[in-house]
Amino acid sequence: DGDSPYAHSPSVDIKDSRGWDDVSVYNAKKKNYAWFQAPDGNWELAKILSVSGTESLIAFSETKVVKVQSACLLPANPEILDGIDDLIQLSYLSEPSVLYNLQYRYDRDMIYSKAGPVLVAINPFKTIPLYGDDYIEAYKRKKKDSPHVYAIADTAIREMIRDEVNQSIVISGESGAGKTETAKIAMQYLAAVRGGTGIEYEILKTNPILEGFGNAKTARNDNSSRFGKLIEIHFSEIGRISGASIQTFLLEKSRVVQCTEGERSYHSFYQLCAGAPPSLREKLNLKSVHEYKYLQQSNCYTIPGINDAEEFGIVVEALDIVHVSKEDQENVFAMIAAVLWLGNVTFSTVDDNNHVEPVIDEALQTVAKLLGCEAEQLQIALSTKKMTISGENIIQKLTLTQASDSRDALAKSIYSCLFDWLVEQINKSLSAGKRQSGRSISILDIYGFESFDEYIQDGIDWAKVDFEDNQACLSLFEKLNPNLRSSQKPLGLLTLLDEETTFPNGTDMSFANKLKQHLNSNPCFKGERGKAFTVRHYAGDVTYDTTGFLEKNRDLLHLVSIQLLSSCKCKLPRIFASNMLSLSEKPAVVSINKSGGADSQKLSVMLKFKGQLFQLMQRLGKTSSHFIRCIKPNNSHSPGIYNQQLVLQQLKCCGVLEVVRISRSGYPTRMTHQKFARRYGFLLFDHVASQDPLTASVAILQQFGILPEMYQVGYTKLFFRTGQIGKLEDTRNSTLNGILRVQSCFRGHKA
Ligand code: AOV
Ligand code: MG
Repeated sequence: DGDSPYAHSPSVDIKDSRGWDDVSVYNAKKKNYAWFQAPDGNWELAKILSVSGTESLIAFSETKVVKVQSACLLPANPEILDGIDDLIQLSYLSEPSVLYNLQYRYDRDMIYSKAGPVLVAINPFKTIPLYGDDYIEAYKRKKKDSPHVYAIADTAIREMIRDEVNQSIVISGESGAGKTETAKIAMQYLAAVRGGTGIEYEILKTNPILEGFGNAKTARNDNSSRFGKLIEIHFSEIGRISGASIQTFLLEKSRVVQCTEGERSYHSFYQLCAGAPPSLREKLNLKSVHEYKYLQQSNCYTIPGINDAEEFGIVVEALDIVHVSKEDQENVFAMIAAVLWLGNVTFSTVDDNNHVEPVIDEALQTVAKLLGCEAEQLQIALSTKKMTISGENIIQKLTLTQASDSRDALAKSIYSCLFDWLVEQINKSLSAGKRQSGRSISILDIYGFESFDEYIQDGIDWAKVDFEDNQACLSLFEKLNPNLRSSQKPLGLLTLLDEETTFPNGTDMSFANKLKQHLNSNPCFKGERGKAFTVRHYAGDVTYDTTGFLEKNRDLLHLVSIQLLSSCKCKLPRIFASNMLSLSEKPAVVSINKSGGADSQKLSVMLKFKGQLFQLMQRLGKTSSHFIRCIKPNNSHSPGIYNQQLVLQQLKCCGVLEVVRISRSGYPTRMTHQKFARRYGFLLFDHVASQDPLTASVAILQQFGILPEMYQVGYTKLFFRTGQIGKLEDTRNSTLNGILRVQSCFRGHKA
């Protein structure tokens, strides 16, 4: 039907499928199966009914028959390859064949596949029976070799011991793809097969603590990590786990004071309010979550299927196990309560210049009590700032906006210092008096943050993926190259953000304008109307709205507040203050407010981030890395739903497709002698039943004229170059068809 929309819709541009098999040699044949891209963008497996000239008549989705240009069809793999372990074994490599193979496995709860050296993990969004002692034992004893996180962890252990080189497992993927769960699964394996001293139990218990204080419900993930984490597991001379250390990156502080509709702040707030025993409630003057302004903003207090009170119990138990004393635990909870009450502090105008002061009420008094200071001291800290002008100290009152900002800055600082302090305690506990051999396996669980991901890929040059055409994009963000002298450094997005953050009059709008002014020549950048801009990422164009960028990058804490904390009677505020001051002594992380002198410490998030990133790269650079790419198959967090477009986008984004392509050159298809002989043996002209599988296999190869450079014979397996098995399958199928026809002929004759 020439009028059918399908006939004109060849939306596949063959040249576009970068680096795929050269399909121009593929001739569509009657009876063959091929991939056809339907107008909705999804790939359909189609049967070719007839071919005439450059057109093919195809049938797909059981009932649909359309005529298409043969050039739009991509060859489908023989059925025998359905659901193979490693994508590099596909005879015909194309987007649809990769997508189909992953889906085939996913539908059967085989969520793990290999893409050459990379493990691909597709989030099942349900409990699947692939874990636990039996599985761990099977992977340990090498009784199983199907792709799994356990297999990756096992390889890391073996290589660490065999090569005496430190290992790392780098887990990436977008938000909600399963990175944190995967990291835990890897830790469980290491603990189970290399534990023994009991320290492994402590290591596993760091998870509920870090998640309680650093995870939150977001639109994309009910348990989203709002920080990056590198856990380095140490081993003794005899290869047993002897300790660990954890490094965290850039906790999202803004969430403490500001949170969008439907999301939550950190779990710890809800856990404390729901789970604190009566005596603690009374001591901290705890109310229900609904009464705290910081938590009210998002209008979301619970997570389906999660009991915050129970989680509180789990966190307390974990704190016990990592040796945080009961007294310190109470100090920790007091800080959480102080943050909640800070959010309820209100201000009233005190003069004609719009200056304000906090109202002395329950909120202010509770905060003062929890921090261990006088309400009046707190009042001053929240409503004034100190400035040094020509050597003279001047105290200035604040307006409502300024005072609210200083209150929020204090809340954010207390919370992030608390988080850092907890990590420090955990590290003390995990390293205390342990003998170490210097050998380690690091597990990196980074959060879904695009530019970070790009840096990682660039920095460690994994699996020799060619990122050449990503360079322009990276330089847009500003390439992290310590060898570049500062005069050579182009002004990148991150530098401009830092700069604008330190300008007293900087706004999201002025930042957006700066970007347009400086970056318009970069082919990956496009200025948009108003506060928006577009970045041409590797995977596609993404438009960003700069609203809130400056606020997120700005960590404004007045010196008065730091001084207040340092004079508090309680232990933690004093520790926090001294940590903040020691941090701000390092010139690299401080930029002094240009107009107001040294009145406030503006620790730029980006500067801190870049420093941490650099350290991270250096550390990982010295290890031998294993990669796990987590894929989110749908946006509704539902089991069983596999959204082709979404998966494809992620595979493209993290370079999985390229890795497959590159790794495949070589001998990607493997088959045991037995299987090969069984499958193709009947095709032999001189069929001898007693032949051993290897002899039969070699005879088959010779009979079919498979050139010696196209295969390798191993001890148990045969290895083939791309496409060879496809050829054999074609012959096998046509022979089988012939046999079937002859058989039916005979039956017909007899009848
Ligand atoms: P993320 O770490 O990649 O997101 P998570 O590891 O938190 O994602 O996974 C999100 C959710 O997916 C989990 O809470 C589980 O419900 C489910 N899930 C993931 N992996 C598995 C698995 N192997 N088996 C069963 N369920 C799983 V973020 O931290 O948002 O970037 O910042
Ligand atoms: Mg996570």
